Amino acid sequence: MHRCLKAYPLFFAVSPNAFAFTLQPFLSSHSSFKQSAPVLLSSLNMATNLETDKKGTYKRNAAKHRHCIQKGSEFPPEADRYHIHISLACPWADGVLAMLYLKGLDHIISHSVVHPTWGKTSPDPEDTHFGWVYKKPGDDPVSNPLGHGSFKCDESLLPDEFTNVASVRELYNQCGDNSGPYTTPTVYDKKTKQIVCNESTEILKMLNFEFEDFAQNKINFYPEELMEDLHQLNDAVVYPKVNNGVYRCGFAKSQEAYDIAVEEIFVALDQLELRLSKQRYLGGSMFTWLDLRLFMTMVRFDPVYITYFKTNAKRLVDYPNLLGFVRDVYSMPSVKKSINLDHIKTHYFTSHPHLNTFGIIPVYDGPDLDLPHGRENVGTEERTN
Ligand SMILES: N[C@@H](CCC(=O)N[C@@H](CS)C(=O)NCC(=O)O)C(=O)O
Repeated sequence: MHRCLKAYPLFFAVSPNAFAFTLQPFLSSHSSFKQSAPVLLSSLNMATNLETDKKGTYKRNAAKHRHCIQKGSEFPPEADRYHIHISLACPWADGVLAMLYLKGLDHIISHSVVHPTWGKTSPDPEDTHFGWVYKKPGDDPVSNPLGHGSFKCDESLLPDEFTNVASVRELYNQCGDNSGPYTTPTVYDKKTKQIVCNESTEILKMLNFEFEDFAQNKINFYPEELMEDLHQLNDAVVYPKVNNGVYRCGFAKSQEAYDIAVEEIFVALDQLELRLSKQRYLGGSMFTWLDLRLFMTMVRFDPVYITYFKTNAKRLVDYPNLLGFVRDVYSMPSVKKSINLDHIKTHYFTSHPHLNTFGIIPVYDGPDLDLPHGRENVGTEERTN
């Protein structure tokens, strides 16, 4: 198996979503496309990653586009050939953007940034899909899918100047994928006009390993000696209980499904807190891809998840080591550059009207991440004493 491919837990949707209430007439003049008749909220989720099974348990769809960029393959590593579609709000896409900066690859791999609020992706009034849309800085503000609120088009929006698509869905449709989900991150090949990959775990590996001829920072975030341990920790704890665990809480549609997910998150966070009390990073003294994945969830935890996804048994600020860890990772310029708290809060609180009908964004921004992390010597004390 190529190293960009790795068996990791993938969840398939087993039943369609069943939201049973009707959207208010969708008439907002802020929206990209006007709609003249009420639309069913159920249809919002036809092609999204928000589906649950019969027990109300959230099931993430497996990513469908799984090609590898690799020397000698159909998709060789080349400068100015690949483009990545990014949402700064999405933890999976944001991790990929941070990796692009960490490796120093942003001069040869372009990227675009969608608006944080999901918008209507088709002019057809019958088609009620909402998803990632492109806007330009200074465009008219957009509303949530029900037409509530007014969410600005800020300076960090970056349209895709190669395809000029109006939405991520349009890109997928151009590439022959008409069923979605139309997710970020998505790596697109400008030469063959195909989607290469839309699975963040694999994109991270490609960026780490396959572009060494171009990388301005030749740091390996997948150290061989930690490979097995980190994958085990990811598969058992970080991905299912934390990264995806917050979504399993937030999108649960039964008390039982929520209760299981929320308990698992806090058992996992207790374990990670203990681990990080003894070592600076998850694998020891080296910062790796798994730290980036954990960071991307924890940086969203207090500003969003404790409220929006109801993961409120404890906050990040109640875990001194996890909090220090988040500040430590945030202090890396390449990581900090990838974080946009405004996009993070705006996306979650405005894109799923079944969770937050009026798109009100709460005030709390989480802890100050610019404070000193104080973790330089964690794990080294024994040796120095
Ligand atoms: N397997 C994907 C998951 C990506 C994913 O679910 N992205 C979300 C945003 S955080 C998305 O684009 N959702 C759009 C939708 O559900 O329509 C990965 O890790 O790359």
